Amino acid sequence: MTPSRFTLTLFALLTAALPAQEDPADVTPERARANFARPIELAPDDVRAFPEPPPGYRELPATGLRGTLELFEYDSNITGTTRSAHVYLPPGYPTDQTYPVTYILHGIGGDHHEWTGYVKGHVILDNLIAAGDAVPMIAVFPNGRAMADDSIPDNPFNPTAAAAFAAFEYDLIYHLIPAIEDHYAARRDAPHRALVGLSMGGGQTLNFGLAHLDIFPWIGAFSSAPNTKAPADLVPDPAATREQLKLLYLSCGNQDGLINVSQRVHRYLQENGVPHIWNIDDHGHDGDTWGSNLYHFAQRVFR
Ligand code: FER
Repeated sequence: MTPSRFTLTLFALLTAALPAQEDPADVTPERARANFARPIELAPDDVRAFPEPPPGYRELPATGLRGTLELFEYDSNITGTTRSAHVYLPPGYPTDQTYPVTYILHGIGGDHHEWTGYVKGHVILDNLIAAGDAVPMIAVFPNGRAMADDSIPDNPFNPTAAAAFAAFEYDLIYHLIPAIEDHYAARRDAPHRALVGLSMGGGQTLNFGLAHLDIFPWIGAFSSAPNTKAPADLVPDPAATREQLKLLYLSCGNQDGLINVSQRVHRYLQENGVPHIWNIDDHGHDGDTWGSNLYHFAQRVFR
């Protein structure tokens, strides 16, 4: 039997609304443009969990950063190179204590400068920690494009670079984390590790974090991109996930054409009784939503 025109149309509509995980081999600027241009359909629960942060939340005080930001280098046999990450150390570091660590991942057009540049993630954390509103923590901002030349390509939407974002899972787990825990006064157990990311880094966070809740039980995925695995692959055993997870925080702007990626994960989690925070704000695919959601995530992690 050949499928009717109705069946084909229905199939086309469903697949338009619910794209599968983008295969890295298929990544092109044209497909990315089409993904950003998908119609935005908001459900009644696609609303804010939190208000916008107060004015100035990501501005440095006149006295400057109270913690420090430095460049850290580590060797990786995934890339065969020495790689760079930014590391934020909280005010008072080092003391005789050890600190929890949050790994914070960038988007497809960025590198280890994105969060510390226009998003100002380190300033957001510094202000919260100084005010006593976040647990003092180390934050690591890596380069999530795990390839020998990990500079930002002229066309970031290419299959080789997209595959390198998937390969970063091994670089992170086998090289970066051990190097950080050797070099810094870092807690070395799962309850003191968090993974957060924006867009391509949000997809990495869900793909790696939910597969390794024994390493990162605190997870924040902001404006996750189409590199995000299908929900049933992210969470094949909802009861096991529920048991191990400490926090799963999902957010997106309601002006972002990629919102269907996050909606699909949220709805699956809801249907399968996996508790999570769902914050849909009024931003697009931009630094305002990423800064705002780091502000809210950071106040809830390691508590
Ligand atoms: C895509 C659209 C956007 C895609 C990735 C992105 C893998 C990532 C955007 C970002 O990181 O800002 O189709 O495919």
